[in-house]
Amino acid sequence: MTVQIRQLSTAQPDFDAAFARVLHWSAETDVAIEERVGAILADVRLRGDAAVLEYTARFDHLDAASMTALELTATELKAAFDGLPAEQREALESAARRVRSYHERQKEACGLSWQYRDEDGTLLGQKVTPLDRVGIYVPGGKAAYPSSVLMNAIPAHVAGVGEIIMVVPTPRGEKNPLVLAAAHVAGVTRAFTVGGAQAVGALAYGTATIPKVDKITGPGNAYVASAKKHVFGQVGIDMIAGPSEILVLADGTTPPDWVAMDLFSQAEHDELAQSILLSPDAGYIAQVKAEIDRLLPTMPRADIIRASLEGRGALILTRDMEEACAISNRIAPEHLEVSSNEPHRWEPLLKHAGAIFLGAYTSESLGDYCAGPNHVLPTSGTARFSSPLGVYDFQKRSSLIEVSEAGAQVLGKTAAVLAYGEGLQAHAQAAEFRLKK
Ligand code: HSO
Ligand code: ZN
Repeated sequence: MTVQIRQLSTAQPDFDAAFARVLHWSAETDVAIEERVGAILADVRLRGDAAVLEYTARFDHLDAASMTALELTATELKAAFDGLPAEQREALESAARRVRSYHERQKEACGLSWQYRDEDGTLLGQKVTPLDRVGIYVPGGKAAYPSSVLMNAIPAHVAGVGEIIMVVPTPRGEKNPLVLAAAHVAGVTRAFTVGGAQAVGALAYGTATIPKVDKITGPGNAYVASAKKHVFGQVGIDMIAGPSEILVLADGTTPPDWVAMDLFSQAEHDELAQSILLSPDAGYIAQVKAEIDRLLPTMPRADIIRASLEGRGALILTRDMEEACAISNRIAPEHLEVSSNEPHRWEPLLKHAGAIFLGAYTSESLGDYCAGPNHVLPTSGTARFSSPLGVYDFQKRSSLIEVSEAGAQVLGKTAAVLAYGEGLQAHAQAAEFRLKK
């Protein structure tokens, strides 16, 4: 059966309405989930380890006598790494090396402290410091991604975070060796086999065994996402990521089967993932569609891919590449492939995307694993205002001010005038006391 994917053209009279239906995305919060998560969090806050143990037994069918039994020791993480086939060990290490070197550059580019002195000798600056302790949530079930362990822990490590605490659900105690090995490679400090809202609560409030962290990052299911929203404020969080998305902007020069497979690569994550092709070449769109139909039956996750393509996918014919770029900016996709033999011609026109992949050889999947940039990216159009997970998410800034005696004479007068204007006499006099009589 051929794939019933939506086909649109910007020339059709009702294009805007049809396009709006493609983008329609409901991130409605489920009230029942919110309530259950709120109760779990309150319980973990009150009873700590005892509550975490109970929920782990109930939801993950993992009975442990004490929380220490749920800690993965450094020896265990290393043993998982050592037990992998050489090919997997080398792939993990080489991916980690590339991700690390990319993020080290990110630290140099925007994570350094600076200061200057103005003409009165007043010193002004910005001091960048890492977070002391962060928690990384790693999903367990159908989306257990070792690559996500690297993408969360490595930027934290590069930022200089003191302790990285990982939590990962292990239903019935079944551990994923690649996830454990990735934690070893990425420099995780401590790891616990707990998950769900109870793990988020333990990280946010701290228990006798699980240390309280300053920020929680990492993807998770609806319960985890809701728990992260709940504890935000108590701790920092990274973002609430939606289903994966890929948008391919194609001028018709990339082999169509490559593009079909790239569309599949995000569709296979989730029935709600979104894959879109934009091209000014109708013949090429037909070729990609033919490849989609030919290749789909060969995919182990064909059911998920079909559901995703038929539910949220689209093939869109545009007047030209310029119009395709403009539409891409309206979508602000998580991943944007510029599948063209002149990608640098189009890149300056592209403003909103989590990550931009240039040229026929740059498949999005390389970015998911090992190119170097982070794969935790803004989804659902949030690339209009937010950025990939990075070293900067694990750092914060403090302002530095040192006013000289001469500087206090100038600044004191300005501050006092404004303070009196606000009716705040103590502010004004704190400045005036330092003025020379
Ligand atoms: N594409 C996902 C990340 C991932 N892919 C992990 C494979 N493994 C983020 O949208
Ligand atoms: Zn992926």
